[in-house]
Amino acid sequence: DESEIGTAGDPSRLIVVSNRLPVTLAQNGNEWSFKLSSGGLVSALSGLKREMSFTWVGWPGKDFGESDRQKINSLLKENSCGAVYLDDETAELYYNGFANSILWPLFHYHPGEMIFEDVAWDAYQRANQAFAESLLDQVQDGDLVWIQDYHLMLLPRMLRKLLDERGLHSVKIGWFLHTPFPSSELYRILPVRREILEGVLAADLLGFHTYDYARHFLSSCTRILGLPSAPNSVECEGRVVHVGTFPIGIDPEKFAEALKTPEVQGRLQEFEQKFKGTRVVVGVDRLDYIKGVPQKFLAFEHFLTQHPEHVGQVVLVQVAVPSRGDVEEYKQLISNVNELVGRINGRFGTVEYTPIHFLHKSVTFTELVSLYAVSDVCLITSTRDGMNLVSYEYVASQQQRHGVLVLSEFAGAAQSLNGSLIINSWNIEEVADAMYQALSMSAEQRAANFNMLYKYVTKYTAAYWGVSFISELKRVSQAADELAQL
Ligand code: GDG
Repeated sequence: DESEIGTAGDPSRLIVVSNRLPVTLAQNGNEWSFKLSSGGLVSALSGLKREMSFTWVGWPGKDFGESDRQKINSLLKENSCGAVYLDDETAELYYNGFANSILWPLFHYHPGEMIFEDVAWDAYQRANQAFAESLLDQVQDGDLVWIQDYHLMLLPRMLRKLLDERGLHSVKIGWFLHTPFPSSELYRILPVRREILEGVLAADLLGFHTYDYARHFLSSCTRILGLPSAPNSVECEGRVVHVGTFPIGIDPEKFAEALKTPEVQGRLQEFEQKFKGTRVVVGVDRLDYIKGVPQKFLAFEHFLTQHPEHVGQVVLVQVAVPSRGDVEEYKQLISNVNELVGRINGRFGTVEYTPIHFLHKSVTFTELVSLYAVSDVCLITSTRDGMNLVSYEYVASQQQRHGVLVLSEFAGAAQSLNGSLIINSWNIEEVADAMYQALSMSAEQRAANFNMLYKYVTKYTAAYWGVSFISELKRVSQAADELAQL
């Protein structure tokens, strides 16, 4: 029974490992307080928490001094978390230097933005090693360790080595990638392409959002390492490493519950009043070059040019959460986006009408849900995006209005979300046409699309994703154990 994992009936414990612990630690006087922070992975795993318990291990966000560590550790332990401490320089070089300046652009088809530096690569190795050593103190034989994302691609191998030295042979390791895995033709650019592949291949199960990402990974293993692969596995050093597709989802209940609260209802009414007689298109993105925010604004400009009858009648509300502002490419993106907003608002705006409401900040969850609910269209123009949870969240908030989802074919979500208008986000005219189509769609068609989307989003939830991955990890490991005993 899948729902039994991690419960009393099941002896195996689950340890989830991610770069960043999803917590904010604050100090008031002598006391430390603990707050869960938000983000894609947090949303996904909080859904999983409804199904199974686990310990979450990661970097707590800064290098707390020795004297505070003991207090922090026990506070974290009470909340089922464990910390991996990195010195500030290693953390910066590993996270911003390697993960976000090399792997992130490469995996999202932006090799031009990739700056390879040896110091960053050294830090990446040091940080992954620190994770492995810290996990060794926390892992028991028989545990399941589930490593998350591109920050920790060397960890499976480093951890396996330490576990083997200690004779802990029955720890099962899974790894999941939240971003796309690029075509092998692009991946092979990476100077340390072998080390990164060999790093993850020490896991028992590797998971990707879509079939295409898994296929690209397998071709990279074949072409770069010369390993034999099948559609769902690859052989490495005499072991079979399983490869699977596990599309992530959200916790739809969280949105349904929020929509019933007086706070959201109140805010929703205020928005309805404010936007009376105006149609609302919403966008919610971290301000990242993969999200295609400039393309979105250019398409909106084109839409207003082609359909002057909509000028004054349609607004685009764009929440752009500041992200990685200390990386150079992101600074350029901000100034590009600021210029576009200024130009378009200057061109189409009047004293009464501002076409683009641009919020370069994060908003509260109440505000976010109200904004989703009040909008007629949600516009997602990512140029590459592992999955894109905003598309799911919009659907989960649209039971009343049956708004239209316009979704880039370059987001993993486009593989699953039947009932959305799929667009090539690089084709400004096509995106503008889709906006027009979305705003003109009949209520019947919107309802039919919504029903399809809503069924999917409420069935394939974050909890479903987590439980499927962990069940598969157990299944492939048991099969391997049985084979080894023959
Ligand atoms: C990575 C992959 C993949 C955003 N603004 C606010 C806010 N958010 C929340 C959203 C959503 C999350 O952040 C963003 O998730 P996405 O999936 O859209 O994008 P990434 O952050 O790039 O996540 C992505 C994901 O990992 C999971 O595998 O889908 O492809 O890139 O939950 O609601 N939340 C609040 N205020 C905001 O202003 N409260």
